[in-house]
Formats: sequence, C-alpha cells, structure tokens
Amino acid sequence: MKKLMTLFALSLLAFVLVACGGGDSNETEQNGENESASESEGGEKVIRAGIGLNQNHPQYKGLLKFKEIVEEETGGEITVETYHSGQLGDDRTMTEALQLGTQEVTIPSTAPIANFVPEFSVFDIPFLLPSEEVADEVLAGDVAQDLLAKLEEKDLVGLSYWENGFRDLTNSERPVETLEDFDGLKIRTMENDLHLEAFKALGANPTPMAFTELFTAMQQGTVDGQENPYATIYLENFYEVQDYVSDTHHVYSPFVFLMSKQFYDGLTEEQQEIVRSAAEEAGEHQIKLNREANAEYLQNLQDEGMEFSEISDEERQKMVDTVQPVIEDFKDDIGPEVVDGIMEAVENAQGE
Ligand code: TK8
Repeated sequence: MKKLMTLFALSLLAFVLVACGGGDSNETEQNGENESASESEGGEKVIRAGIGLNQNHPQYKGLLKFKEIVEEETGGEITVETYHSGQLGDDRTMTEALQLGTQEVTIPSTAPIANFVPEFSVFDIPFLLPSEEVADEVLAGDVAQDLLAKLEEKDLVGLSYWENGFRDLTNSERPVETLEDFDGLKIRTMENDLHLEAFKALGANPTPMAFTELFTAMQQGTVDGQENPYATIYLENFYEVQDYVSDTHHVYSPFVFLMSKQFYDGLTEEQQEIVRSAAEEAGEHQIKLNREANAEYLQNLQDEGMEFSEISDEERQKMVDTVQPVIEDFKDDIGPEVVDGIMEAVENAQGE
C-alpha cells in the first residue's frame, strides 16, 4: 500500500511540475515563467508578441528591437515576451487573440487582415506597387494611414507598416517563365480571396492556407508551390522542398504591426506614445534589414540548388493583363474610393 501511495505522490508531483512548466519557448530574459495575463503581480504590463516567421527573419529582429525600446523607455513598466515560428498560432488566430485580449501584439501581412477589414485587400492588387520607393511613399500617405484607423472598429490598433516585401513564386514541378507555365500548378495562397482569384485567372489551381501549415504541405506534395519574398523562402528553408523560383514580383506585401485595442486603451498616454514610436522605429530597422536580406537571398537560393527563372517584361505584361478583370471584380469589395485613392497615390509617387 505504501509503495502505491509513493507512486501516486510522485505521479502527482510530476503532473504539477509539467503543468507549471508551460512549455516556455519564448526568446525573452524574463524569469522563465510564462505570463498568463497582460499584467504581472507587480502591476507591470506584459506584451505577448507573436509572429509566424522564425527567429532568423528580419521580422523577428524588428520585434526584438521593439522589445528593447519599450522596456528601456518605460523603465520596465512594460515587458515584452516575444514568440516566433507560429508558437502562438497563425496570423488569423493571433489577430483574433488580440481582439479577445489574450495576446497583445502580432504582425501579419495585410492579406489576412482583409478578413477583418476588407479594404486592406487593396494591397493585394497584383502589380500595384512597382518599387520599394513607391511603396514607402504610398504607405506613408493618407489612404494607407486612414486604413490603419479602420482597424480600431475591429478592436485592433495598427501602429505602423513594416515590410514583408515583393512576393515571388516557387514550385516543385517546373520552371515558370511564361503565363502558360502557371497552368494547373497547385499553389498555396494566403487566406485572401483576391489572391485566390488572381491565381485562378493566371491558370493555377490555388489553395488558401495558413503559413504555419505551408512547409508540411509542400513536403507532402499537397501543394506544388507557394509565393513569398526571397528572405522568407530562404530563411524558412523552402529550398529543401522547392526546386524552382521565378521573379514574378506579383505583389508587394506590407506587414502591419497590430496591438490589441483593449490593451492599448489600458496604457497611459505616455506609454501609448512609447509603444507607437517604438513600433515605428523598430519598423524602420526591420525594413532596412529586410531589404538587405531580400537582395542577398536569391543567390543563396540558387547556391542551395534552386533553378531561377527570370520573367521577361513581355510575359509579365501578359500576367498584368490577365488579372485586370479580377481587380475590377474586387473593386466594390475593397471600396472604389480606396482603390482609386491608392492608384492615385501610386501615380503621384511615380511622378515625383
Ligand atoms: C507569416 C506570414 C507570411 C506571409 C504568408 O506569418 O502567409 O505567406 O507572407 O509572412 O505572414
């Protein structure tokens, strides 16, 4: 009997220890316990910040910069827990967690945000932004800034635009150099209807999927390919499961630094200013690192054995023409004034 009681006690102890351990895998020097709320016992506020990309990506380096600035500027009144690689979920589930107040920060691409504020799909218009310089100008402009304000109706605060970058196609079937080469390819797209319809128009067989499921889907052949900037393709090791890369540059993807409105409204005015300027300063840092990475990583992908195909201007024009009807179809969903406003901002930025 005594032996049985000892065994029971040991099992109970093991259970308690595992339950308290919490599988802490975040990258912060806080004392090793997972905070279970946005306020710790001492009254300090805790920001649980999660992203889908891994710790090598410039997005995570930008998040660490945000952490550094906020913890320094608030003198520790606010601490930031950082989580990468989808540890807290995918873009949509993390955005929902901000709305619920069970997470404080995430930084998704604008495409999944369109499921919360449809107007954000304006950035998914293929070939909208022709260069990083034009993108910077347009995102700093009134139309893009007004879109951030719309997030508040959805219990979200958009603090700043960061950069995912120009999206390029990879696949495991064949080189893609012409419009015809898209035919029948099973391409994973972000969870965004405009992306889905645009790839259908190009002749592909698209599947919307959370980023957290993508690597396995490519590994198992559930999808033939995907599209992301070179930095993501390289740093997420997609070259291990993809053979061909093409410089389609079909969409420029911004990230949006999102904060839970519930949490933001609970900050003092001074703390609100600190998190806002920290998101902006860390964003500038992230964009600089991102551009350096995207410029360098195409060569790395080829060094890892991927075959690179350059899309000629003539073939790219065919792609632009092919997706035009899709843009017209989505104009009402996005909002004609938003589409026309962004198009005008692009023209003005190009004219300068
Ligand atoms: C990472 C995603 C990723 C995006 C995608 O969470 O889903 O392909 O480009 O960066 O946000």
